[in-house]
Amino acid sequence: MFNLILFGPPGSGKGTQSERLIAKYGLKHLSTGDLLRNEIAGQTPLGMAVKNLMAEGKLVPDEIVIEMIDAAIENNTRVNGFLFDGFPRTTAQAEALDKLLAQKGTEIAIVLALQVSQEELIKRLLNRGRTSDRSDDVNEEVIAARISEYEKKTAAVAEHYKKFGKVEYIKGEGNVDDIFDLLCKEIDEKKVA
Ligand code: B4P
Repeated sequence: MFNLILFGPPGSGKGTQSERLIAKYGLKHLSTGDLLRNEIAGQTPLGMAVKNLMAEGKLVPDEIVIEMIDAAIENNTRVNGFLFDGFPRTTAQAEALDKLLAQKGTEIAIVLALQVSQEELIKRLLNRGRTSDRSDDVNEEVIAARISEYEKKTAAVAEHYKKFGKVEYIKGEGNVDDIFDLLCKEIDEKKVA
């Protein structure tokens, strides 16, 4: 199995690049943001429990996300590998993921970290807010809260995987195709190694 984490702040292009990467490498896409939004759309108890937190730009509790990812991994036994998008977002989530994968006899091969300036992140998210139904993209205060959650809790995830030499930084600004090529180059180098 080849498992990768696409990492970066909100609006850095994780969702955008994930779509392309799963098509090229045949990986199973696991986006915790998408899974949570599906729960909200389905008005499930889990969805109702996280709705307000997400609307405020706060992270949802680790236990909820870890349980959701555990179930998703269990439900996808015959895959080439997973592309984790928006997960892990805390060190506790990273440690839980490492354990879950170890139980399956596999591990994270690479963490691709997209780097984008804060000014560009805000511009992109507000722009998406104008054209999508993502309520967390409409309000600049909520966007600032998401970026602050990233800095306080999520940036540490890169430090966790750096200890194992697994992090590669990619400039996430510019043309979407060019960024995709840079990501593929890192993956291909890792796959050959
Ligand atoms: P997510 O769904 O993960 O959303 P996101 O990080 O805010 O952004 P996304 O990755 O989708 O956007 P992208 O950069 O692709 O999280 C939403 C919320 O869910 C969180 O705030 C949290 O509450 C909760 N949550 C999710 N996972 C969690 C977890 N593990 N633990 C706790 N809580 C969790 O794209 C943004 C925009 O940029 C798009 O419009 C795109 O078109 C544009 N774009 C992309 N690349 C571009 C480029 N190169 N140039 C110009 N524009 C570009």
